[in-house]
Amino acid sequence: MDELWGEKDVSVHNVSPEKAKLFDEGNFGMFIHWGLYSKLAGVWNDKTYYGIGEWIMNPRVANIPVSDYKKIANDFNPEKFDAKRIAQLAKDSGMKYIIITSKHHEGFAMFDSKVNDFNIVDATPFGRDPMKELSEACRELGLGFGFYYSHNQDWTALGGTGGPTQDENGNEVSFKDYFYNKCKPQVKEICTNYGNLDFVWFDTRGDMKKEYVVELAEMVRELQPNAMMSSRVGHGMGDYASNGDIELPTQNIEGLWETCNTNNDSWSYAWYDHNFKSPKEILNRLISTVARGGTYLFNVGPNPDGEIPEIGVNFLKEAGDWIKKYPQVVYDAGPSPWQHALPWGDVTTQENCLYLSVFSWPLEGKLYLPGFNAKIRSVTLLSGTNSKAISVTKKNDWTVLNLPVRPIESLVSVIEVILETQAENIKVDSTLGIYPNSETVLRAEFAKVSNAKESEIKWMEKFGEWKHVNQVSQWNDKSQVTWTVNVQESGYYYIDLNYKGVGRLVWKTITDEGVLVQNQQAATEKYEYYNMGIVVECLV
Ligand code: H79
Repeated sequence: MDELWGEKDVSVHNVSPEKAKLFDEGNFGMFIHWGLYSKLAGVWNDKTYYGIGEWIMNPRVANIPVSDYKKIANDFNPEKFDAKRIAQLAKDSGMKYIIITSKHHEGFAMFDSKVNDFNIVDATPFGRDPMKELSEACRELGLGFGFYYSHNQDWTALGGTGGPTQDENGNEVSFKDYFYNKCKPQVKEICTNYGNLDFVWFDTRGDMKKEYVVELAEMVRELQPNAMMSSRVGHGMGDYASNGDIELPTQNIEGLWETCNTNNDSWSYAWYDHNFKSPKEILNRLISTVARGGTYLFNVGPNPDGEIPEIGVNFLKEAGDWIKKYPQVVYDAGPSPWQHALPWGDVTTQENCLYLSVFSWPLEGKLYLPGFNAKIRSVTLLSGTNSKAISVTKKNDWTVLNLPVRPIESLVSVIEVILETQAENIKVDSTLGIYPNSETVLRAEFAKVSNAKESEIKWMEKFGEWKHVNQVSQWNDKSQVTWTVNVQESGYYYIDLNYKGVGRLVWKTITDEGVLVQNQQAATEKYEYYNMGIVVECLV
């Protein structure tokens, strides 16, 4: 799977700040997955295939023969597609650019291609070039624009990865045939016929050879010198790193990088997929991505008529209204000096300001900042003309903001902390804090692990929803996992262990006095929390 996403292949070129500007400062873009699969909406021959909709043709999903698949174009007529409306939605949602599938793994060109007839202008009753319409609509509204192009996988093209390996006469075809007869000429078309592109987003490099990737990427650089290429092009030819699909890192990452995500579960439209992220969830993920130092690419999937599902539209607009109120939290914002999310929310920065975005209001309005000693000029809970000055106290070397008991903003409240110095110069002790009024999650990647294996695992929870966590496995008698924590207040603290395994989970607790308590519990195949006991923490 890493190979597929090119996820581990995140080495990138150095790009000039000028070329990176839209990406680096914009921090929020719209991704659109749209193709013949959008018409199927997850259904083939009256059967629903749950999963990511754009994969429906694949042998591992509905296994649709090439000739049958090509016929879908005959009645592909998304008449309600309205480029201006979609561009306006991106703008209203606070997004700075749009990247759309010009050709996904299915091999159907959603643009006017002269390379062959399997394209939206020649093969469908729709007959328009929606990519032209969208690129123009974006430019009119001052939005950036770019294309997704599946450069390796092409399930309907002769020689494409996953595609037919013999032509009509039974002659063998190779990837080289696909590369020179389809891939390269079509990439040339998208890089020539749609004005200046801001992005060219290749995907799933797989085992595509370096010579092809280099040839393709060099052509893109020549034709579109300002277009940013994601690392998924492969072989270190990208301009910025692309994380795995739907992966939000838990610790800050340096350099230019992006994480892409869907507004529901499937990238392309699927009739059953109503798991739309709420406005709050959209903001939470966007802000946390920016706080880790990244850029958020958020996907929508037009339905068979070419329209973006209404719930998704409404939620996006609501998130956009919030961003309009607090643009400084997102655009051109720097990462959190804490390097990781805090239990109540996350932090982004601008010059001498910290912006604290509060996702869950702290109990009794006490917002704790561990390991933070920078000189503060003022603290304000922002809310237009109702903004409130906030008092600051110190408690055992933690900074405490004394907020109202209830939030004044229903989605995400923002607190502006103005410092005496530039935010990027302050020193924060990023040790995980143990708070008196909230839980702290001690993740595996924050621990020192010895005599056990720490690894990243991912799985698809349902439909297209990927989960990523780090785990510690292969335990033996010598295994140790140690977290260093910063405890705010003396007290009793429960410890829960998130565990899965086979058989019985047996653990023992040894107190400082040497008293041993042993316990056991049936383990499950899925991760579950088990209470391990209570620790007593005394500060001296
Ligand atoms: O365009 C979106 C995805 O279609 C594409 N990347 C994002 C941006 C992507 N290509 N490959 N993958 C994601 C990995 C997908 C693997 C799976 Fe499957 C497809 C898991 C379920 C469907 C293959 C078929 C493995 C199981 C069934």
